[in-house]
Amino acid sequence: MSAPNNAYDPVEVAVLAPDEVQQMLDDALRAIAAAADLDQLKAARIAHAGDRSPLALANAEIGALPPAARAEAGRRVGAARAAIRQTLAERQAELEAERDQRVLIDEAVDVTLPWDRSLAGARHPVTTLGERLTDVFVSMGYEVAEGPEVEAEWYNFDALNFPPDHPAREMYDTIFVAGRHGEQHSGVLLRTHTSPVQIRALLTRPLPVYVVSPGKCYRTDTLDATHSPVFQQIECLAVDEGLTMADLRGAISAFVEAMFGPGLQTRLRPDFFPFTEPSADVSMECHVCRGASTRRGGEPCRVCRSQGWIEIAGCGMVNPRMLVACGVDPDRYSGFAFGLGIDRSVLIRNGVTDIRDTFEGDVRFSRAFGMEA
Ligand code: FA5
Repeated sequence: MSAPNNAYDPVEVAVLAPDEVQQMLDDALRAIAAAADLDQLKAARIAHAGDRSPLALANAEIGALPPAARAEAGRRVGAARAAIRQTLAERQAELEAERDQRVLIDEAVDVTLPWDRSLAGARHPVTTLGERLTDVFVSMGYEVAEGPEVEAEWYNFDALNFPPDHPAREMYDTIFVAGRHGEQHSGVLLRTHTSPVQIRALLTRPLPVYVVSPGKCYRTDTLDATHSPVFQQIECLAVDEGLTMADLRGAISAFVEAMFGPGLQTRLRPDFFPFTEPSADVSMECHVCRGASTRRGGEPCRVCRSQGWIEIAGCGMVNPRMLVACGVDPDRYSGFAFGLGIDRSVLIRNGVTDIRDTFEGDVRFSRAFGMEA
């Protein structure tokens, strides 16, 4: 605020003349009326009712008038300032009401708009089947055990009783990780199966051991309808006192029932894996034709190729040599293990004919499985 102008100054005091005050009032009222929103009104308030506004400055000049003229000039300026305050308050209320009305319209939620047009994500069928199978064993008391995908050759082969010249160790089956100096056989590879997790579990966990290990595996297999160089397996290992093949069969039946429903026969036929003895391949009765395609007059079955059985897993009793390699007394403990491909299981279970469909990322494939979250 300017200092009181006590010395009589006819030029400054001219701002207190009725016409001047009226002009200031008119300017203020025009600016207030022209303010289209609250920001513009704020600017008008500062310009016409603020400390440096013409009327505030004129008010400061009142003291410079002769005493007889001060009261009338004071009333004139005071009335003008009061009119401005009043008009500002009214315009403020109007503009706030307009703003509130606009917010109600702009921010209104149209509850009639469709909400389900954008696709929600869902987990992949290979993931969900892997988790479902894992859950079956977790519910029977097994623990989930994991191992690295980049694995030491010792865990993947040696400890599993693969002889040094076993063909699976060759470059055409196994993807080796090149050594720091480019050497091909660095002793490190991308695991070719989930079985090395058996070794890791036996070396680190107290007995008895009951573990289920799902995970990715890698082989140099050429991509075709049933092979992929990257695929997923799930593996079960149980090592305890007194386990027999009857326990293995029981675990396999529980798994088949969880995957395909009750009442399907399973069959074990001799096979060979270096880390199980005896070893077997597991087949189950075809869940689609239930053997009808093999009987006279039966319709041919695409899923089992009219064999009546579908091969699903490899299994066996843990080789005592492997137990010894892990420091487990084979005279006291025995065990069983089995492993299978999760991607392949999706093919079998859901009638998918090409494994490539499971990883090409086309949502039309995944959507057919429903949106299991
Ligand atoms: C093994 O890998 C053994 N480790 C399984 C095992 C575990 C036996 C425990 C005994 C005890 P095999 O090489 O057969 O076995 O592979 C097991 C499953 O992995 C196959 O049945 C198949 O379902 C899946 N599989 C193997 N190679 C591929 C591939 N290239 N693409 C997709 N799935 C594959």
